[in-house]
Amino acid sequence: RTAASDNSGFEHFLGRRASERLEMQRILLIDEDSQSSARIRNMLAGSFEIEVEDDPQAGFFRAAEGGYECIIVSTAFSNYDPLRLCSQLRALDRTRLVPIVLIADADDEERVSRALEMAVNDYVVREVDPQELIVRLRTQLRRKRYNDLLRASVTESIELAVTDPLTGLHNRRFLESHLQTLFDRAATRGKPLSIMMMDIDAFKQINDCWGHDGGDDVLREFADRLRRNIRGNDLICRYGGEEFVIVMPDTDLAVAEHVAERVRAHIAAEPFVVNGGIDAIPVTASVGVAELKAGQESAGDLMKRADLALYEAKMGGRNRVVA
Ligand code: GH3
Ligand code: MG
Ligand code: MG
Ligand code: MG
Repeated sequence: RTAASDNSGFEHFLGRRASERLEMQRILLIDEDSQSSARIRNMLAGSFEIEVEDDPQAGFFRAAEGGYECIIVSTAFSNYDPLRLCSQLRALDRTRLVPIVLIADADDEERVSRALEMAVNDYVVREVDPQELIVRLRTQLRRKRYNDLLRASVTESIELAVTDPLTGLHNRRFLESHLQTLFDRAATRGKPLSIMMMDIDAFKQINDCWGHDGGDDVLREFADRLRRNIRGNDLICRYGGEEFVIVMPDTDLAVAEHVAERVRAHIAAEPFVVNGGIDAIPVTASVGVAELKAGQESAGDLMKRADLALYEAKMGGRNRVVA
């Protein structure tokens, strides 16, 4: 029944893209028998980019380099179990999702049924009609293409769900789903962990003076300055409107305070250029810093202490760090 997939724009979109350009895709043929491999190569040469490897072990390493859309394995190896080769290909990350088509001899039924059980995708007999082989390969290529696109679009949706579209930083949802993991890791390893909570000073005024677009430019530039001044290992999130949280694994309070002071100074040092280079706005931020008390508090407790420190920084006159 096709009614369900006809109704779904998503599947239709993937289906259409999935069937584009199945020609000239790279296929690897692993076949020791040079007569057999020459025949198959000739059958497929006009339809696919076919490469041949006559040694099964060398074939495995070549497949492992990646870039093949399908692997054809012959069962006629003198010294090597073709099913073992297939299971090695299935075990490897690079080839795990690449379809495998077996070329079997007519009396090889038992091996074929074992091969199909262990996730070989399809098989043909060695004397196969060229047109049939091409159709079967296309089916495998189309299926792989569809699965690849589906997986990519799922990954993209997940990324969108945890990314702030304005700044490209992680969002609050990402922070909340990862903070506990980072905590547990710090606790089990006996390593420190600190967080920094930053809030841009008088941001309402920036919006009032320079417009909402000017405010957005400031947020983007602010995020860029954070990225440039924070180690890659640290997690930077836009927590809310003009509020940012930075999680620093393996970092104790003294170091975190030092980093916070450096970032604060870097923000205040140069005015932010916004509105396409027309306006330069002085921007400052206040920062609260706290170190995890391992085993004594939750993620929420730590966030509360950082928030309290931030509040003190605001009360103390802004543009400052409180640890
Ligand atoms: P304080 O120094 O106490 O932090 O003062 P503030 O003005 O920064 O704080 P307040 O919380 O009063 O104002 C924050 C402003 O941020 C209000 C809101 O309209 C603005 N804002 C929130 N999200 C965005 C956004 O995505 N873009 C822009 N341009 N403004 C935003
Ligand atoms: Mg506020
Ligand atoms: Mg603010
Ligand atoms: Mg705020």
